[in-house]
Amino acid sequence: MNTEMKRSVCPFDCPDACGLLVEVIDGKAVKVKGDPEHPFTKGTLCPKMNHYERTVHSPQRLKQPLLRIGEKGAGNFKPISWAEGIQYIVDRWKGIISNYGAEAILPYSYAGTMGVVQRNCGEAFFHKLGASRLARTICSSAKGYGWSSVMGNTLAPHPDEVKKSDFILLWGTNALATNIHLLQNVKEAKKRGAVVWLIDTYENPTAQIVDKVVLVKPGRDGALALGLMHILVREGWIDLPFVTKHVQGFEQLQSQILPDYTPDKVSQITGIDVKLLEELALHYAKAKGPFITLGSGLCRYGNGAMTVRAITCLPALVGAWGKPGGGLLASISTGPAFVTSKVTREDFLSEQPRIVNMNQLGQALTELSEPPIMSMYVFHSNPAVVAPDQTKIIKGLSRENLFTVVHERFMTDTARYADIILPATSSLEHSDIYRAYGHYGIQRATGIIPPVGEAKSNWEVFQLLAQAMGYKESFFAQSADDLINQLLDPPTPWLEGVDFVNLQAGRPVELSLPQDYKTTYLTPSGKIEIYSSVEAEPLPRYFDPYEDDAPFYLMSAPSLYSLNSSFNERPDLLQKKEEAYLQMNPKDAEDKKLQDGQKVIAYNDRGEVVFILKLAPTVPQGVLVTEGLFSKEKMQGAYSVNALTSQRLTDRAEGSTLYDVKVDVRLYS
Ligand SMILES: Nc1nc2c(c(=O)[nH]1)N[C@H]1C(S)=C(S)[C@@H](COP(=O)(O)OP(=O)(O)OC[C@H]3O[C@@H](n4cnc5c(=O)[nH]c(N)nc54)[C@H](O)[C@@H]3O)O[C@H]1N2
Ligand SMILES: Nc1nc2c(c(=O)[nH]1)N[C@H]1C(S)=C(S)[C@@H](COP(=O)(O)OP(=O)(O)OC[C@H]3O[C@@H](n4cnc5c(=O)[nH]c(N)nc54)[C@H](O)[C@@H]3O)O[C@H]1N2
Ligand SMILES: [Mo]
Repeated sequence: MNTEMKRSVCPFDCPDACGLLVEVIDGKAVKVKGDPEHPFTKGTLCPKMNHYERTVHSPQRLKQPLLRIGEKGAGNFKPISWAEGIQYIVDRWKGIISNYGAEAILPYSYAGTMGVVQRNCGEAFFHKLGASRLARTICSSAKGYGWSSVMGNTLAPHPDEVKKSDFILLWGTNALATNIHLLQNVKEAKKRGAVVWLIDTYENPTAQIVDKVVLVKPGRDGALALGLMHILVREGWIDLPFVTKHVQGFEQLQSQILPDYTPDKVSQITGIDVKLLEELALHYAKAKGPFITLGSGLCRYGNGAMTVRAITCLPALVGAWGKPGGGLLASISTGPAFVTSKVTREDFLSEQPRIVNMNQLGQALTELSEPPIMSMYVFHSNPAVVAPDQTKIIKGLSRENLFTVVHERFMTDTARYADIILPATSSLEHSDIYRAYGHYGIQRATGIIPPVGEAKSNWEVFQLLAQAMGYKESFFAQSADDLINQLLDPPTPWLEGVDFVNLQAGRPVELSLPQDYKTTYLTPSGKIEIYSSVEAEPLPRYFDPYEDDAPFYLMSAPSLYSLNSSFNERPDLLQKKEEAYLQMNPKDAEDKKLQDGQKVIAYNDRGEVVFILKLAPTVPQGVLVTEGLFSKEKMQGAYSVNALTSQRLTDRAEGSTLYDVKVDVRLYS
């Protein structure tokens, strides 16, 4: 028996990007635990990654290329060889290109793996092919936009800053599920006496560890932020020296905007009691180092970018950036650390093919013309479950004349509709380099076990496709490790300070931050821009979200036991998720004459989804909550939650509006 302990990284779409230690016996991962040497994650893992080996060696792993033999979506396939599969794809694509042009082919990918190479390497191939491009904006593009419109490229605070804070505002985040190591820092601050509040649309599981919860009407946080700023001004709680030195546009905000957002009016918009508003403003203003951690839920509304913009102005008014423990963490962006274009190769584009928004896949597959989408290549994403307006997507995927290829680890709902399925490696089977959006660590990883079955990595498949297409660029002949080496050499300014010996040895290392980064504002004016001359609305204001005409808001929030639609392969985790519940306030249930445990249908103009009703006093009246994305197999009906969400986009940055949804509910009969 050959036992080894190897380092790796969690590849999933989560801010924490945990360091892993994997025990490998005879080429099999048998145990996965947290790497105690990781500067941020320090050896603890979430319930999903504890036992990652169960995912990696799951009996449900796809092990061979498959060709569809039955009806679309029926899930009947026969094994074929890789050579046959690749030839089949390339032959079909050549036919489509000569009849419709390459734009009739659409790549669809998102964040099954967050590694810089495996995540982005499809771009180079599809640029060379001339395929339609994909706007990858399903997650939080509106949040990024809102933050940047005020702060530009300013560096986000280091997550350890939280430990020094005395008042922490968890704003629209269920950190207990989605950012557990930040919560460690919050708990540490709490031990030292910090007060922690949560602002959310329901008492999410993180509510258990906070001092107070503020329940806000969905999509109204922009008004809340402006109302808080109104009180700060009224009470004279503004840090004027900071504002004078570092802020652009405070006077205009104060004179033109804030007078409109009186506590009474804001209370009406947000549903928050005036007394509670005043109390929140007092805590925020009087804190020595007020810290906001901003989740992404509130950006997934028609007004999402503006909401984030308004919230991002708050710390500037009280000078939080100048104080230890003060600041606002929306997301950590370490983009410039790696020159990603070395992997994505925009220079391979000979023209500028059209861009299809990933949130409007339903429309793209059923309505787009000139040319219509005739083929889709899906890799590390599961659009049949995760993308909005599922009914339309399924209609599109069912098209007999749509040639669909899915590169996957598991038989997902999307893979069921494929013509060809290609088996994908897990992160333990391929090389990559990782950064994080919740800390400043980076880490290189290599394959530590052989591929399971005939699985191949994203990059290996694009190499095969490029070869079969006859592409001669030497780029496609390189290995994933070659690509990683190019990302590291020559080092970007950010990488220059990094410990290369440890990085190359696969250990986690941190990018170092300049001393004064919290007061260095990388905006056009060099100041925090409350007033923005490039925005159509130069000052933040409140706009209503879209809102459907139906009685209940529907939150489809993350579950502790899955990650978007990933981990649905794990019986141990599915058991913990129990059922696709719809949580409803008991008073609403009484009005609707519905009872706990009943099968109910949530419905709107776009679709119908069957859930099990769960009465939950933690959910306010008028709001419904379902946690986790389930595969169709685990649902009581044909659809899952995204049959209810819409393809509408955010105010800026073309983001998803997954939470800007209303529904009604009736008993299933
Ligand atoms: N266990 C687990 N971890 C995950 C994920 C997962 O699915 N499961 N998903 C990963 C991904 S892809 C992402 S992007 C991150 C997301 O992580 P975060 O961006 O931190 O957000 P979430 O934790 O998803 O929590 C969203 C919260 O926003 C609340 N919310 C919704 N609408 C509003 C609103 O209008 N106002 C306010 N104040 N709150 C609102 C919801 O009720 C929910 O509690 O987490 C990642 N980590
Ligand atoms: N209603 C609702 N919908 C949501 C959300 C929500 O909160 N509510 N969250 C949204 C958010 S924030 C996001 S980011 C998106 C996420 O959307 P996706 O990025 O599509 O996320 P997953 O559901 O995790 O699907 C990833 C798939 O990639 C596969 N995979 C993993 N590693 C690899 C690999 O190396 N190669 C290949 N080829 N495949 C691999 C996995 O098996 C999995 O099936 O979903 C969004 N959808
Ligand atoms: Mo996301």
